[in-house]
Amino acid sequence: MKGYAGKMLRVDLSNRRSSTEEISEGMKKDFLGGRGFAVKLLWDEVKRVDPLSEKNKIVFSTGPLTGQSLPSSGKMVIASKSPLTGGYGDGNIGTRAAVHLRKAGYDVLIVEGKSEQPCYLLIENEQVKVMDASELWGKNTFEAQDLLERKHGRNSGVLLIGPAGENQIRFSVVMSQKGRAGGRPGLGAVMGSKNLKAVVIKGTGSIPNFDDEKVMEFGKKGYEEIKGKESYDFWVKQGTMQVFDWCNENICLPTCNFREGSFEYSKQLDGYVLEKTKVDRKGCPLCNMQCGNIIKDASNQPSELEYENVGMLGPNIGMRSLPEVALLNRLADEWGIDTISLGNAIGFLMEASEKGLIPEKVGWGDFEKAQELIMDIGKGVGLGKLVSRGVRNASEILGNGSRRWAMQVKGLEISAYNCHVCPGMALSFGTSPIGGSHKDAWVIAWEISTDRLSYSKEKVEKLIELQRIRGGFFECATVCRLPWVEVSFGLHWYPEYVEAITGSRMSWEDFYRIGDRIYNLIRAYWKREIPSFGRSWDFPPDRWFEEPLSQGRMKGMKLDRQKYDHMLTWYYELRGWDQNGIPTKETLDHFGLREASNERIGSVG
Ligand code: PTT
Ligand code: SF4
Repeated sequence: MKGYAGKMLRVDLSNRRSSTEEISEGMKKDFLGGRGFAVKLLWDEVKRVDPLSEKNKIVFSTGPLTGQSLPSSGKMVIASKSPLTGGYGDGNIGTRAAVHLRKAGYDVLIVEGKSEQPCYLLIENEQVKVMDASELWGKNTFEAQDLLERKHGRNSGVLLIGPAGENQIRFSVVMSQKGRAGGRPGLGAVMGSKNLKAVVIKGTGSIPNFDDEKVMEFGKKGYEEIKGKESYDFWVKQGTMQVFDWCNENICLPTCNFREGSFEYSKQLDGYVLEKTKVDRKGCPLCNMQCGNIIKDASNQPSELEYENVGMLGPNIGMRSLPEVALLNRLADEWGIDTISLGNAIGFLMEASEKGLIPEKVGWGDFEKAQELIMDIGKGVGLGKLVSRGVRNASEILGNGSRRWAMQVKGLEISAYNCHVCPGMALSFGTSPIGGSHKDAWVIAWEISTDRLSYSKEKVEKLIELQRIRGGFFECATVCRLPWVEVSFGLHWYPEYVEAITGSRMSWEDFYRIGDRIYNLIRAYWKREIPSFGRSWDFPPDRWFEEPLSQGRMKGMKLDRQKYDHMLTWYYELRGWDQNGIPTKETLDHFGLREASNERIGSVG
């Protein structure tokens, strides 16, 4: 198949050797790219290892659409066995490094082993060097990005970690370009455990497509279509922050550790405040609807805001001022800490303090304390140490029923949607293949605009459809999904793009099948790595079932556990999984996952 560099670069940091391998036609056909390649590699090569040991591997993976002259294609999947959850973990980052990797002649970079000293990788086409990073170690991601750009050129692709990753904090992320972050389930810590501060990539080649003229023509038409969309202008003004007000109106804004769904001071934080105060806009390469909105934070430094950052570091911890939220966000970016888990961790500590479970005073909306906590988390000291392995772990240490309001699924903290009255979205969190993330199925908008209160089979079907498109196609292709999600860019374009690039005609049915294959392999991976894994892992936190909303127009409402359980049963049936949520042998065979089928570990009830 055309459209692939066709090669994977493997670097072993223990012996500083690199090698290349062909990516087989079967691999391309069955897994497409990005997440698909990553899952297959982790399944084959990372088996029952400690995620922070040198035996773990980290995969940087692109797809056939990555780096092409078509809408929002500067994306890359970063995947590994997660030190936060113990299962499969990945993230999707927009970065020049994605484009450079392909131009350097590789679809995938896999890094294994561990360097004795802090190092960084320099990849210039076929030249691969492990470089000394002693000068970079300890630097925040902004300083280190500047140093590396000064040394290797402003346009080089840089992926790097901050001090939190170096200190192996389990929700540290990989950063790029001072504002792009990826790998929520602790992939920064995986790099840190390998003494790998950064990866710098400079590629000068081109990607061999089936029909370059068509790619250019279709790409141009795609960019034009996006610009002409009715919602484009508003999107350009607010980006993902356009959802903030909507969440508050619909009682799903995370407030005080997901206790409530609306915030009294939301008007001080919303997209209109952002619109008025924004000083710049940036984003990922090859995108004409850039969504990184920058404002000056409380210390007059630039900070790039997305909805998740503001939701989690704003109402969820009781903050009332956007510049203050922006400062917390900037600190998280500098330290390389995931803002979603961070907002959960701080919210958890504030609630623990309120309930008298910790002696320290950590009040809701305490700006000074929140700054201190971020640094303590980045260093893994004091209260920061308590939450540095995530809120699930912290609740196990604290006890006293705190597991009920440790807002996570499978160990990954929940992103910024309160689900007291959103059963479909709760199921989306419950069944996300990496834990409490919205990325695979943002069913909430559809749910609220249709039959919000129902626990119907139709909702489960919709959820699976979204998982197939978002978690399957977009993660494997590998491009940004926001043109489709936010400005209704036509999905019909993607089979056209894939054909012009690869020469292979594939329908959405074919993409769904690839997505399903990947979902099954990820599920098998969780089961192989964590033998006790099963049905109980697919439930959101008890808070949403047991503690009703205490204010607002939906006061008194909460989720119904029995009905949720019923939806989960439908979900398993539709996916071909047994009642413990494990893919059956027939299902694994149906998708040609012979190794997983042979290894299949029985259900434990
Ligand atoms: C993503 C998660 C998100 S999802 C956000 S804001 W969002 C948070 N951003 C963080 C940040 O910033 N700094 C920080 N220190 N931590 C952060 N953690 C949070 O990480 C992101 C965009 C966004 S903005 C979204 S929804 C879409 N996600 C996509 C996806 O998952 N797949 C895909 N094919 N396309 C996507 N397009 C959009 O990309 P994770 P990015 Mg991200 C400052 O990585 O691990 O998936 O977590 O990559 O380049 O920053 O783009 O309202
Ligand atoms: Fe990146 Fe935003 Fe553009 Fe998507 S829409 S490619 S996240 S800048």
